[in-house]
Amino acid sequence: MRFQPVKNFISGNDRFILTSHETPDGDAIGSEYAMYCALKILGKKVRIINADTMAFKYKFLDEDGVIETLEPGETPLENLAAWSLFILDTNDIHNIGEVADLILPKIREYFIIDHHEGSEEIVSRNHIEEDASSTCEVLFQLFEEMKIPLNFSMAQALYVGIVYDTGSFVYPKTTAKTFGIAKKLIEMGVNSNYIFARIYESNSISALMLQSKVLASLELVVDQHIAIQTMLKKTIEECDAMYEEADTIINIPLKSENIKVSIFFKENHQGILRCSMRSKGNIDVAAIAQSFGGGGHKTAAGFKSKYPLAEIKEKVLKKLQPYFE
Ligand SMILES: [Mn+2]
Repeated sequence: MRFQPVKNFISGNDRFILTSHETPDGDAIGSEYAMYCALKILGKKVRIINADTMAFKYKFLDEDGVIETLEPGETPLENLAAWSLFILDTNDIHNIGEVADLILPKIREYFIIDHHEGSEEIVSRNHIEEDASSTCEVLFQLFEEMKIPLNFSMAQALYVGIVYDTGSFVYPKTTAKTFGIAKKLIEMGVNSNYIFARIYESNSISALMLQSKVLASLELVVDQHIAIQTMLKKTIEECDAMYEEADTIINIPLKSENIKVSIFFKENHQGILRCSMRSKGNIDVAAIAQSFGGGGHKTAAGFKSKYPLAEIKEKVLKKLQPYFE
């Protein structure tokens, strides 16, 4: 009974808040929206509340505007003790922003559905499939097992999560099962070309300017095997862009064969410094992220830095050094 704990959590509660990680991506938004619809079909009361606003490109998924953003310092609901929390697409409760302080301590219980590497304790108490391409892939199978019929908007949301998290069906966790699910979603009427245009051809001009500035910050180190890009708060402001608009810039250096690791240091509007890492081959960036209190997958991970830029850069490079000796 693969999904039994999730099913128990759903049947044992009737009010759900859904949330996901900071700077929610396609898989976070897709899984929240699909889960929202599924729980509604089951007659539950549901709210989606994220710490950060979603990027504009995902708004087409949420036609009715049900995805809410937490107001800083404000408790969104009176009687939180009557609600339970689903955390989707992250198993790190420090990665859900202010939801961790304002909602999590007051709710009845919480449950995580995710596909990132997690500690044994977290994996045993929640539903985490480390081999799944995306949280949306996991949810598709959950809905199938629970015999929850998918409507078109749910199919589209799940497809977006899968496309986003597989880099359009090419990242390592893309399997025959992933394609099988995508096939079923396409058969339900999802238009892959339309989704491509929404996700990859709908950026703003400020996002383009931001990309050009960030790319100009490129440094190549360790025999040009490691690429480092930096985005400061002032870079975002100069371009009149949004932090979320930088989400795919990290992938650009990996297009060069010689680049084995791409590191992106980015500062948000509050000046919080985050380090994202992508790698090729056998380089485990999740382990490095974990050593700094973050997490992720072997080839895609990140963490929030407690150190200033110059210091954390040196520390991260030191951890990568053994792979290049
Ligand atoms: Mn994901």
